[in-house]
Amino acid sequence: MERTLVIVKPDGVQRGLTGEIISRFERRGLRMAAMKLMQIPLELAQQLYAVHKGKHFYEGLIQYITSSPVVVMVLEGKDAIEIVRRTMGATNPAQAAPGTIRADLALETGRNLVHGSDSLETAKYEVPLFFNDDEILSYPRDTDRWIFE
Ligand code: DAT
Ligand code: MG
Repeated sequence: MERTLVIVKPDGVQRGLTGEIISRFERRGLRMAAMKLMQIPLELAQQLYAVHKGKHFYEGLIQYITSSPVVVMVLEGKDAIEIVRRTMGATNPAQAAPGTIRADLALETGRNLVHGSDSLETAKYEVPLFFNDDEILSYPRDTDRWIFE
């Protein structure tokens, strides 16, 4: 089982798309392991996006992600990282495949609704930025045997 960090970004919460976005992951079968509503403080945003420091879009990105509350969650499942990334779609919604969250619900890279860890290494860095171990729940669902082979 992999764990990955997912964030419904400020535009998702403001636009009332939180439920829609969570629902897409939930219906795929991913298991929710942690979830909260929060406004990301500046320092945490800088840690989350440390890899992008110095890029032309960095300042705007930090401004955007800290501008309004987000819903942060940990999702769990086999290949959860790749499944979340493919469910989100490409970074630029204009290039995202139809059927993905970003293609169906967004138009611009700077308002692309959702974040998901991009690798196992990234997930291991990002999850503890937002959740303590005791906030992440591992539990069997009765449906697991109908979702996981
Ligand atoms: P992703 O969110 O798909 O993992 P990323 O990690 O490369 O993409 O970039 C993080 C966020 O930064 C992305 O969701 C939106 C913003 N961003 C990335 N590239 C950008 C660009 N060329 N112009 C404007 N914003 C950009
Ligand atoms: Mg990324």
